[in-house]
Amino acid sequence: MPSSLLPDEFQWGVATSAYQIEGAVSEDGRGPSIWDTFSQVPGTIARGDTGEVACDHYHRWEEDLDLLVALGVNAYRFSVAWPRIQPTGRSPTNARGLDFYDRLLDGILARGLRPHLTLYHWDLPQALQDEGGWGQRDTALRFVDFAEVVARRLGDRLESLCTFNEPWVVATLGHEKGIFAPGLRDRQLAMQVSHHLLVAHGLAVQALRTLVPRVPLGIVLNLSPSYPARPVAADRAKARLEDGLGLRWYMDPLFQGSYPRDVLEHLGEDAPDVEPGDLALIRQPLDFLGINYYMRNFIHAEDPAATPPGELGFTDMGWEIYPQGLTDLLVRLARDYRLPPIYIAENGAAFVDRLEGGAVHDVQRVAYLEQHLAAMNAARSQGVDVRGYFAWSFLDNFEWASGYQKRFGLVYVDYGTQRRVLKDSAYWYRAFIESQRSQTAPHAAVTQALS
Ligand code: IFM
Repeated sequence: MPSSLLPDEFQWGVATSAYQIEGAVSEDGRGPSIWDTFSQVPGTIARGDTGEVACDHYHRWEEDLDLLVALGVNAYRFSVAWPRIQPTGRSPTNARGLDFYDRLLDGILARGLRPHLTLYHWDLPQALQDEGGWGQRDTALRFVDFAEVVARRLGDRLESLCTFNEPWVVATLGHEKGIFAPGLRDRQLAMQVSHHLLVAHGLAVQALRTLVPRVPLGIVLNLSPSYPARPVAADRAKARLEDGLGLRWYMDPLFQGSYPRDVLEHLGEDAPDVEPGDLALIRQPLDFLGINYYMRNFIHAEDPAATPPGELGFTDMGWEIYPQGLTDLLVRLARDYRLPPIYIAENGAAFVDRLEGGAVHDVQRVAYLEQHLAAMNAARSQGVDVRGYFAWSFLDNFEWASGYQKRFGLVYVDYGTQRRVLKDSAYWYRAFIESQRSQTAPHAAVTQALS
């Protein structure tokens, strides 16, 4: 068993991903990724935004790490950009790319923070996409090679290593709906991609076990519980199918070694080709499961656009605020699967933030965080083994197809000047973490901090 993940070391962190914050897309030998290509296509990203500059984190990483200290977190989740490390997705390695992450990692450690590294947060080298991308099984082998390069250089200093962030998004939004890179619309391909991602995960975990036996290994899934809109059989059946496509399609092979039968039947000819031994390979013992929670699915059999009640309102993404879903999800997963410790690897909300007099009074985000932390703690008190919470996101950043208009950060970024301003939610989170450490009543500490 890897040495970390001690129960008394609850990890309070924030999360980012490389393409969303780094910028510097052509510097120091970085190759193009599918998001560089996709964001150049007119009409794909709101207002034609791209990740070219983003938060300029590539140049401002030291001041950004200092801000993490100001936030009072003890952990930081980030990803490395594959095309910075292997510009064409293959060896040889680009030394300057790897050096950047080496410095970043040392900077994180020097500030007393625990680094949680994600290998793949969607930025496939374009050269691999040109050869068929995740539709090709060979890309899984390329990924293992990349994972080994990263682990060899950085594996001595990591708190955890995650293979993939949100494979559902990669497969479904990227290859079936076409709204994320690489912008394809083919359900059979999407399902094949989902399988290749899982195979890549299994192969990488196998290889990394030998290479970095002390590093906790896992994967991060975006999971939403699905609720029928009405207490009728048709809605229940559709919610069950949605649960199959979004949740069990990943959870079952990872933790039970099979794809859900009802989903395979539903897919028919769109089901992926699975080679003998794949399912055993995918089901590698893991040290943690990361869960990204944002909202629930509200399923109406006849009306796919049915709006949920939204008693607590909606975020700027139009997502219903539904903290109870997080408790329900965690309790259900712990009941249905034999799971390793869990991290809430992402949770947060976009709201319309205004910088006024040097401050951002994001009261809605504070409420969102407070409600979801309470929801997480409700699951913990029912016995669910959650070891960490990472707010999404550290900084406002490039929100994929929504560009820079949607702000998820605890820290406001003025994109014109690259000035960073801690929002009220950042101060609130700091006080909340402090209150958890000192075991004082959270509300007292928070009120104090904001007064
Ligand atoms: O910004 C994304 C992140 O990259 C992955 N999870 C969801 C976030 C908000 O949409």
